[in-house]
Amino acid sequence: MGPPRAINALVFDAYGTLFELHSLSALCEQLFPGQGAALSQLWRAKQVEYAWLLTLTGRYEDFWYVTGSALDFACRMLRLPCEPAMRTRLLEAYLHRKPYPEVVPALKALSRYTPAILSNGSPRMLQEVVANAGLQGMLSHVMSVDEAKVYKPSPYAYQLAPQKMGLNKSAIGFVSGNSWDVLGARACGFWTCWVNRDDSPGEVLGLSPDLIVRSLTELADSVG
Ligand code: LAC
Repeated sequence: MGPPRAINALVFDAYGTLFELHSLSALCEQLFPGQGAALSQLWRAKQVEYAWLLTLTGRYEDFWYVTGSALDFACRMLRLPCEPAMRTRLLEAYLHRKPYPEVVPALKALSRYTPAILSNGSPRMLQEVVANAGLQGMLSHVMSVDEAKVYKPSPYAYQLAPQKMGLNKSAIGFVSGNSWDVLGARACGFWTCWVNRDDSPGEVLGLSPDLIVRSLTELADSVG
């Protein structure tokens, strides 16, 4: 099913949607042979959990801090000796996430929509990852939840998109590769598309994405 006709902007999540995270496991593996997959998975899970934990407890630290703290936890949990230079290298890798290969052609094919990012990433993280991927010219807004000092999936985080873009919520479609993020945007009242790259089961919590695709190419084919 295509999006409602009122939609003229698509707001994308960053990590796991436009920028891939899987190759972090290769760097983790290089630094900690045999533990790469475990470290990268635990690191990401804890990063997401810490963001939620901060918001639920009424606290805020930016996503760079959250990402570093999650890495520290994951290394302790797996008993990996993460030297300061290794920690820096792993964290800096976040600034150099590659876009998925279909991102540029899909954004071009979706040119009738105003494209933007709304991410839990800190402003600096987002600026750098977007610049390093050469995507600056392709996005009208790069929005960080840092302005709201709450993390997605809080509705106050998603509200930033209509506020900053000067659009009605009904004019915005929200696209994410993270099922929890899609659920959050849907609960907040946006039309949503889940990019289910790994053929994961959908969340079982009473709200379904409006559209499910396997890649951004498929999104462009459906609504471009
Ligand atoms: C983002 C992460 C959490 O908001 O996927 O970009």
